[in-house]
Amino acid sequence: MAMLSFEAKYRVRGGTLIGGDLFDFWVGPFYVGFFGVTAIFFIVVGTLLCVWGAAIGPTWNVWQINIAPPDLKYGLGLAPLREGGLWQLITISAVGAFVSWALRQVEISRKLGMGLHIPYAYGVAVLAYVTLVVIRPVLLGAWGHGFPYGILSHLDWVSNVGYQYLHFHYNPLHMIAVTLFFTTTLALSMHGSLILSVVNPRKGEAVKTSEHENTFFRDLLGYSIGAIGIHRLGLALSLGAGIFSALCIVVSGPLWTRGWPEWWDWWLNLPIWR
Ligand code: UQ2
Repeated sequence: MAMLSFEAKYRVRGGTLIGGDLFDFWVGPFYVGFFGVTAIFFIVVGTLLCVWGAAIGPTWNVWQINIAPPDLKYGLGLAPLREGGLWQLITISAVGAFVSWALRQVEISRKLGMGLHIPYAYGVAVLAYVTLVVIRPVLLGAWGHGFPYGILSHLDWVSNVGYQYLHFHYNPLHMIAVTLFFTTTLALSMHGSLILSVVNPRKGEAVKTSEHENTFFRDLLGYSIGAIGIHRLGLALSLGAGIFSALCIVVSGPLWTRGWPEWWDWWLNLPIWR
């Protein structure tokens, strides 16, 4: 697959953000570029730091391995390696790798004369992670507010932080984020099933076209959003899910410190009830 005959046609020079022609080459199917080099560097360093963190920990059980952020007493300073310093270095490596990856996407998009939709979309996922381990901890004044790196430990963190605000599902931004996540799965299941249905006609019949796609949903709902429209909707819904997820957690603490159910007291306190 990697060496399809037409692929060479798209291996065009240029589009780099930094370094000119220096790293403008491919290794097998992979474009390298300056940010391919930095991505590999951060991925290798970050992974080795994770293995180191596991090695000095009490278990090799993959579910229980945990690399915790520093104690709150270290504030926004550097912590000793075994007391959260590893977590800090791993976080730097992760952000370095994610940003490198996004910029490599930008270089490839520019090279091909495409829009920057892919790096922007990926950037929203990175933003959600950065909100949890950088922006919110900085706003709260301690790296200890970041989440721990471990399969079960990060789940416990989510549960504990949720209960810290009594009942996180009363967070209005969380409500919007959840609604966008569910609507994303609805839109993708509608789109995926529609496409598979038109390319799988009865035996002996030709594959159906966009006329059938539009007609199905006009018959069913009185409306078809269109072939490009469904992709715009899908992108908007999923980016919205990521953005509102980041918003719902970044306001928890920096802006609202009490239980989220209490936030709704504004409704009971409206002057219209007096
Ligand atoms: C559509 C269309 C597609 C699609 C889908 C629809 C031909 C191939 C799934 C239908 C989508 C609609 C009506 C929007 C639904 C709205 C929400 C918020 C889920 O019309 O065009 O292209 O894949």
